[in-house]
Amino acid sequence: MSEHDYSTKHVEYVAPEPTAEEQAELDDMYARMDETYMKPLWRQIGGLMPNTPEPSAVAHKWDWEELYKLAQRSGELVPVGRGGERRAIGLANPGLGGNTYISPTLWAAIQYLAPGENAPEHRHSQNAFRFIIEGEGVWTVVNGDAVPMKRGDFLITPGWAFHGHHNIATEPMAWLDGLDIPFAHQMDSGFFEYGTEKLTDESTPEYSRSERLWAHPGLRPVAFPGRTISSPIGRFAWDHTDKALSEQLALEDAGFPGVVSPGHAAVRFTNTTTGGDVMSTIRAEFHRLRAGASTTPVHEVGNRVFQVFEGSATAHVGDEVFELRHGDIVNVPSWKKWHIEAGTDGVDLFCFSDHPIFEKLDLARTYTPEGI
Ligand code: GTQ
Ligand code: FE2
Repeated sequence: MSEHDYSTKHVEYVAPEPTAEEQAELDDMYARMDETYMKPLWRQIGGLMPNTPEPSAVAHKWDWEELYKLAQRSGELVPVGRGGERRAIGLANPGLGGNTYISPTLWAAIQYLAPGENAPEHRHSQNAFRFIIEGEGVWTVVNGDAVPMKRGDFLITPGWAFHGHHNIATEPMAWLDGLDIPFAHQMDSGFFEYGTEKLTDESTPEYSRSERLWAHPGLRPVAFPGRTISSPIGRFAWDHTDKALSEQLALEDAGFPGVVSPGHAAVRFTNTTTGGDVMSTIRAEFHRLRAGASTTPVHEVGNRVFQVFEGSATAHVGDEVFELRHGDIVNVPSWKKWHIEAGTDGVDLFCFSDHPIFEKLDLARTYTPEGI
């Protein structure tokens, strides 16, 4: 149990009844405050400083089939190039006033690139990743390093790195983008620059240079001893993620520790120079649940987004229940209690969150009502 009792209710401040004369003065005072851009705290304390977070964002599910169909159609109707930069369809949380924010901090989008197309290079202070739910044939060029994108891969494009995408295949390809665009937007901290239209590296290697240098378990190049803000590995290949998850479950079968909870394996993508998160604002994880297994219900400060990679699941977020299939995306707003139950074949789930922001600022809290 947590040391805090989160069930405490806000106590309304009840002012003594004003006389008719006082009321007239109060009305004048509030009108004057309004005209001069002032607002008294006593009329809004509950909304501004609730006992526990009361997000405007709501839990919502986006259907992959629907998303994919629209992305495909946009591929036929909308050219990609300088200015528009990307054929990406952002997910807009129904509670966030029409902004293309999946949460107050995070952007999630499906991006679509037809055969032979290039998305020109640019850079921005916003951190970005790609998660590839299906397909291959696109390379993302990150600071002149061509990084392949294949099913199950997780790629990062840290803030201020130049990046563009090229599709050399005969098939179109779609993937999930995640960025901290809303955070930068709301905090007025974003910068953006165009790069070259023709990509700086149009090669199609099997491995990026970043992987050749850094993606060997427990080993780092002695020539680069320092810490970096973001992971020096540009692509986390599916083979490694898959193996790490299946080994956790195999060890559970053999009676050894490793899983988060019974039947729930999970790994976090890390910055190998620090052991911390891949990027300063975004956490990324992969979860595997056996059939019938469930995650432990929890309240957390911060926002999560899940995408089903394989299998099916039921997500419980607050009072809402979502049935999820391949590719479906669901978000968990801050402090909403959530847990996910695997379907009959188990489930593989990609997950990203803004938790690093709150941890760095010492604002992170979690509460497991049923204990752990
Ligand atoms: O691929 O560079 O979904 O800059 C949103 C902004 C993708 C990208 C997005 C971007 C990109
Ligand atoms: Fe970008």
